[in-house]
Amino acid sequence: MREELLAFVSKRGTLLEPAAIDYLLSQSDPIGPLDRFLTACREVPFVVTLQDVMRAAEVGRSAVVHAVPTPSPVLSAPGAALMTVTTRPAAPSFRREGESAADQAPDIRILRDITGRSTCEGTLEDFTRYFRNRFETVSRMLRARHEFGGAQDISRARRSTREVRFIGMISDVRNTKNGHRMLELEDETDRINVLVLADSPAAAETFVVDEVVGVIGKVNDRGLVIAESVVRPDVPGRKGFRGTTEHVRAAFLSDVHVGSSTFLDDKWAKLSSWMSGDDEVARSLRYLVVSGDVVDGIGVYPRQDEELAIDDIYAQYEALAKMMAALPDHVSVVMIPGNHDAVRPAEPQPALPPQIQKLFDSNITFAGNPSLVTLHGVKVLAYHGRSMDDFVSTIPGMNYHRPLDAMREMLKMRHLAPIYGGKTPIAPEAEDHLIIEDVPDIFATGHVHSVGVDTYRGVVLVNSSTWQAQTPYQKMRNIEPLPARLPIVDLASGQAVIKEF
Ligand code: D5M
Ligand code: FE
Ligand code: ZN
Repeated sequence: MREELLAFVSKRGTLLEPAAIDYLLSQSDPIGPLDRFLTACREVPFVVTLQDVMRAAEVGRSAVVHAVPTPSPVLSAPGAALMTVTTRPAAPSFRREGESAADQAPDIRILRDITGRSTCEGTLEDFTRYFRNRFETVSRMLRARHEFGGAQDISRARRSTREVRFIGMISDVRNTKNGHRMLELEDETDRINVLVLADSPAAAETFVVDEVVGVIGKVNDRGLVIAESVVRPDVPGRKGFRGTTEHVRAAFLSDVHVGSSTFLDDKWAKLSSWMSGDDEVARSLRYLVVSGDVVDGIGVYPRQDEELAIDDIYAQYEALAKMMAALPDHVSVVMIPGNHDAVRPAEPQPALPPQIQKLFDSNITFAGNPSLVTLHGVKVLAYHGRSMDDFVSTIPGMNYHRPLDAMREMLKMRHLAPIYGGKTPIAPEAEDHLIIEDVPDIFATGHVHSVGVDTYRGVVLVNSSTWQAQTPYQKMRNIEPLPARLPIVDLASGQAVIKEF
């Protein structure tokens, strides 16, 4: 759709502000409102802004997340890399509505988390069991959809001469020399090749290995399925946000990287004093979700010691514990680890160990990566986001500045880290904890050192920023971080803002 939108804009001889592109792509009909706006203009503007398109469509007021144009828009030529909105200042109503967090008792429950329940040893049997569990759990979700209630086994589908419907795990994806795509799918009974023709609607999607999908198609005389559609489990579309009655707020941060010589202590000092101050939004913060990479760690990458200001892992957590202790009492913290933290790197990662937890005060709840928790009854899925490295390197068009695109794909696939054998190490637990079984109200990630908020089918998406400046490694890889931005979500309405420090 993005290509269509950019082609349309280019044909009409104008440019679109990145925030306007993001906004239009989140609409069911991205081109309609733009077409109406341009038709109504006496002269085609040089750049169409977010405000233009929102005014034209008379929308935005009912959206769960209010989009606010960036103060100094970065222009992007059609086809250029796009940037997400990086700041959404709180509107006066958001300020006014906030409850005083100090008057609300915290209510945090951990619904799902690997901590203390890991059983795997990494044997071959463990892997077989892990992938069987993944296949069965996701295929159950697909079978709940009316199209796949009566899905066949692949071995039966192979022998059919009629329309077939089956579910399989993708074991191979390749492009054919004629520009079509060939998928190989397997279930417990057999494997089958599925051809997705370049001009079919399914060709717009990019499929990845190890995801579980449903196929509707016809088998040709050579035993090849010509796909009519390839269906993902996805999340059911929801209207509105099932929130709390009081306007309590949760803030999201990650990638603090305490101990790194590029940790931004001045920005953190600003955040900390704002949180403890009189600002209405600050006083409405009841929860703080910290999504991993809380310290920089030791030996995470070659020659990391040259970039450390604190070279002892305990001293790093002690410094963080002091920073957390300085936050006001009315903010209760949930903390999960990331790939820089002192737990096993394979996901799902357990919570930080007791000898580290004891450095912190009682205001912190430690949980694994990922974890499903409720805050005041609102379901929050927190995941550090390492698998985004695999999304970026596998799916054309994905990039580190658009983490929300990868998060949408995860929800469509109902899996946080579908690609096995890439950069994300996965532990073969008896149950696949990386499946998104319960649909959350809020889905939070970090890791890419960018920032963004949006909604997808009623789920509020939050990617939290970092408190670390660009590292030499990121500079080498052309990764421009967007540090010191704090997404804040109202747990009553799902409305999200991003405060910059
Ligand atoms: O990751 C910080 C940023 O660097 C994030 O955008 C991912 C990127 N990164 C980190 N490690 C890798 C590898 N191995 N390949 C590609 N990109 C990577 P952090 O987890 O804070 O180090
Ligand atoms: Fe990080
Ligand atoms: Zn990370």
